[in-house]
Amino acid sequence: MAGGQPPKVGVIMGSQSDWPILQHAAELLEKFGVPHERRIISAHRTPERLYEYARTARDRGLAVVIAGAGGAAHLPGMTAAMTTVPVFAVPIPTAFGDGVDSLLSIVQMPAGIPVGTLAVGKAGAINAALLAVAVLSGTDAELEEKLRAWRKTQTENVAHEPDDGA
Ligand code: RP5
Repeated sequence: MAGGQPPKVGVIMGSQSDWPILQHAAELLEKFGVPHERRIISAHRTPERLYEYARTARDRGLAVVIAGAGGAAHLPGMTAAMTTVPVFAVPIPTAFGDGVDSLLSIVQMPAGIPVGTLAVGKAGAINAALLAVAVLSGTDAELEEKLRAWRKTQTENVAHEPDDGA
């Protein structure tokens, strides 16, 4: 939670082992001052926790859920199946196939239950948070201004020439 406000974004992950990736999403939300919560919810090991979380998400005021999972990676899809809150998924890198297994498991949703699937790993976590900010900025002009400023800074920070370390 940021500033004691109720969370607008839920950052959920299948395991503690996913946190090194999902923390990039949480850090970005913090930077933008977006109130959020972080939860470990395993589709397989804690199914009741998942049901409870997904079914109450909208009534608790969540506008976006960011869900990270690896391997069999059912968390994002199952969450999306039980709430109309948009779910953005972050496939977690794995020892098997560098996370391509996670990506394919998450991305191939049947028509009717969408999950917005991002890139595998850190880039996906950052972009999931940026998408959450973009969604929220639709009704929050101040946040939209912050997003514009963030992008402007990003652009300004791209060098014209590579640094060869000399
Ligand atoms: C998935 O299994 C989690 O999302 C995690 O990426 C993967 C491995 O979990 P641990 O065995 O490290 O807890 O459910």
